Amino acid sequence: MSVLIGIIGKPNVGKSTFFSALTENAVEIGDYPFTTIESNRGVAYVRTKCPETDLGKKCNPNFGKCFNGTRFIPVELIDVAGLVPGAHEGKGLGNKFLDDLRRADGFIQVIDSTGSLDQNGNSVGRGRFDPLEDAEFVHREIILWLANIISDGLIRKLRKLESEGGKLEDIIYEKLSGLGIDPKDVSQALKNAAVPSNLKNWDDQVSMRIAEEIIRLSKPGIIVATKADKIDHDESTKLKEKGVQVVSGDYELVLRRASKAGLISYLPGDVSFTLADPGKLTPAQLDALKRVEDFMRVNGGTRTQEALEYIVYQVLKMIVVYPVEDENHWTDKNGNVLPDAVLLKQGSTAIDLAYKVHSDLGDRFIRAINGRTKRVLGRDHVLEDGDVIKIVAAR
Ligand SMILES: Nc1nc2c(ncn2[C@@H]2O[C@H](COP(=O)(O)OP(=O)(O)O)[C@@H](O)[C@H]2O)c(=O)[nH]1
Ligand SMILES: [Mg+2]
Repeated sequence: MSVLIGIIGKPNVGKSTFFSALTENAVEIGDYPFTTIESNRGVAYVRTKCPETDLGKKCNPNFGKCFNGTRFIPVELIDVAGLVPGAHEGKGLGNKFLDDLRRADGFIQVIDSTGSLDQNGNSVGRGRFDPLEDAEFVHREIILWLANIISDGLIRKLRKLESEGGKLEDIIYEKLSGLGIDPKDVSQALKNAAVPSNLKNWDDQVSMRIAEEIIRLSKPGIIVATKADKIDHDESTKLKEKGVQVVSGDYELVLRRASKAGLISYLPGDVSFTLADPGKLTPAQLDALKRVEDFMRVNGGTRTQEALEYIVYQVLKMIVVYPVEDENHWTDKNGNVLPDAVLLKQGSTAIDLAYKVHSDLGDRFIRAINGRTKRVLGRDHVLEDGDVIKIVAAR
């Protein structure tokens, strides 16, 4: 299963545009709340330097693609329906969106950098709303949703625990099954949340604290302020100082479409583009591309691709590892060069990689071999970004 990232935020902030630019999927984009009723799923790509350059041979990716030594590795995105305050108790489209997010590894919360939308996504005029205020309520909705799941029927279970024994960790873990949460994170969250030892002192605040810790440990997120093509330098700086990724999803979308139509030459994340044939463009197209070009010069690109890579590499802390069957030629059994690129959490080991490739390969693991050094690696050997690894398994 690949990495899954949920795109969330109130209506109209630019989620679908951001999603569409990254996945090149055509989706509904609209200037009114709740354009997106159903969530959209799509595949986007994160860049990394492909080991093919060290090998001096072109790779043959099974998934994703590679251009001039830059490998594009698939990650899954889900663009969920607009989220408004009170969603956890059914307001707006209610809890549905939260259920879409059960399997997400992390969140990208999109906010409107222009501050033009109230909490329900209605236009209230430029700069009337502090974009950062959204960060608070969305975070809170997610925590409330999780706290509700934790609290549901909990007291009864805790009483049983007191009379019959057992572990609190197991109860909470069971409640969160299907959310893709690691048992280690549940244990840590319970420690951090200072859970009362006496049942009498347990209240909803305790569930809130546990939920908050679990989100922090297990489903981290970033904030992306889009529509940056409409704000000035000071507004942009202010957001960046708060750790917000400032992007123009719309300009990225323009570039992807123009590139697809053969009008420009542009790879996702490039800081500039070149016109294929200026004579082929209408004055309106030239004008639009000129505006995009100016924005890119000042900002170092549209920053859309970078925002995705920031959450994958810096926040979720993923590395890329290349499993191969032939450690000398870095191929699979059919001679395909570096066919697979796997995203793994930093700190993952040889056995983790084996299980990721195939559960059978994990079960029959004997040893691994580093394709660069040819050194033999044990199951607990910690892998590094860019490693090319052969797994040797029992027949
Ligand atoms: N100028 C500008 N407009 C944008 C950008 N992203 C989205 N929009 C516009 O904002 C409106 C809402 O966008 P949409 O992606 O449907 O928002 P969603 O409801 O959050 O999915 C549409 O009119 C978009 O064209 C952007 O980066 N720049
Ligand atoms: Mg939408």
